Amino acid sequence: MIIHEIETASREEVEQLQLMRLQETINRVYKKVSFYKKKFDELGVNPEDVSSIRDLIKLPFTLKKDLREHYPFGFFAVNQSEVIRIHASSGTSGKPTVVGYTKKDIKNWSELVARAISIAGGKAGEILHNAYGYGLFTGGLGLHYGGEELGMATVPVSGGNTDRQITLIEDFKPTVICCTPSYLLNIAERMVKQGKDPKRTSLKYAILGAEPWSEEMRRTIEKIFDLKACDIYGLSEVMGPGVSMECHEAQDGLHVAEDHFLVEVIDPNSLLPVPDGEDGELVFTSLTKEAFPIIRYRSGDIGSINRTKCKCGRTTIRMSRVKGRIDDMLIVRGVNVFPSEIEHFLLTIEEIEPHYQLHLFKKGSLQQIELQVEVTEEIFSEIHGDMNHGKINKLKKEIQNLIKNQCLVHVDVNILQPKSVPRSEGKAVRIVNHNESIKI
Ligand code: DLL
Repeated sequence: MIIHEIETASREEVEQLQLMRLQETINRVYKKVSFYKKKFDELGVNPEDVSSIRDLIKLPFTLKKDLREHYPFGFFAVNQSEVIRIHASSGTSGKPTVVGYTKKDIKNWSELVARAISIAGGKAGEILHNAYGYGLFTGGLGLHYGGEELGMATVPVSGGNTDRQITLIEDFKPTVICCTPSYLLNIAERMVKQGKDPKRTSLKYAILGAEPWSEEMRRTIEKIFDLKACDIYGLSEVMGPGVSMECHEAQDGLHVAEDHFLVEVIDPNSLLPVPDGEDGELVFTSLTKEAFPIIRYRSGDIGSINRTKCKCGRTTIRMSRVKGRIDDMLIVRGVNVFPSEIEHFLLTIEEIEPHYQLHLFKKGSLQQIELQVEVTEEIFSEIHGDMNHGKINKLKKEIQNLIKNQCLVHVDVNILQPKSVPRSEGKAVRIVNHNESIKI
């Protein structure tokens, strides 16, 4: 196991490095990005006022809205001629957020992702099957450069064309696969349809992220493929994949690349820090980025942090799994729940497939959630395709009670025949909102 020095450094060493880099970053943004100059001046903060990383809280937040308002290049802190790569986040509404990288940024990012792949079990000399989408999305190229930097033969297959994915996995014999968890399930399903056993592939590790997924989903995937699946987190505004990565040894939280990013957890209402271990909104500050440095970016993602030493020996701060985005939190009669929490319990039920969607409706003034999930082929043939069968009604009740007891929300359960829920090739659509006013 190769552990990068910084991952086992003492808190003092880490913070010393972070402070030096934070000071450089804020000096640069103050001079080069008019948004930050204005914000710092409004708050009466000078770059010299930051003499400890605890002074971070004096600095302004950055919101997605701020990035949109400065579309496309208003946040760039270098001359256009120094930018060698541009990515953009797939905004569902309006303009995307655009991010840029200098040559040095790409080098840092590649090293960071190389570290992430190695934390997840990848090794130089082996083959990496990269099924994250290539393009403006940071997943494909991010993992690609990281794989090459680590010395892995990186297969740039991108997302989609699932039959070809299976052929390449069989022929090239990769040890590591990267894609979204929902797409890996899709690949497994296609393999089974082709009469192949996913357990028999050469894959030993999966690097899965870019969307929320639950612990039970991990168990399901690990069982189907007989491999170890680790969570990778990142966001284009902060860098892309590799901001944090779960280790294959402990699989117990994601190690934050603290030499490149500062992480905070805040209460999204009061904007004050929340204690370690408590859920809140994750906020990131970049420490080394040249083209697109970012200060206290409110990610909208909900999670917590933990400062204890990991079993793997690393001393970095660890993030919990991200439960979901604040925007995707369902609020039903005063109870808050994320789709990933529902997923966690749903997947403990054997008779269903791990493919589901939550449909939101409003009946009168009441918010209603309909959980659509598929029954397995086995059950479907047992009931001879009769979706009104007593067994289906019993299953509906069982799911409804489980979700009620564990997540404290009432969901209407709609059990569908196999292959009814749309399959994902990238980020899965878990929520379908039939009434915008329900969405928070
Ligand atoms: O999804 C970067 C990425 C690529 C991460 C490949 C991991 C692997 P964006 O498209 O900008 O970037 O979307 C970022 O996706 O704010 C989270 O809401 C969500 N997300 C990313 N990773 C995870 C994860 C990439 N491991 C947004 N768990 C983030 C839960 C995740 N959500």
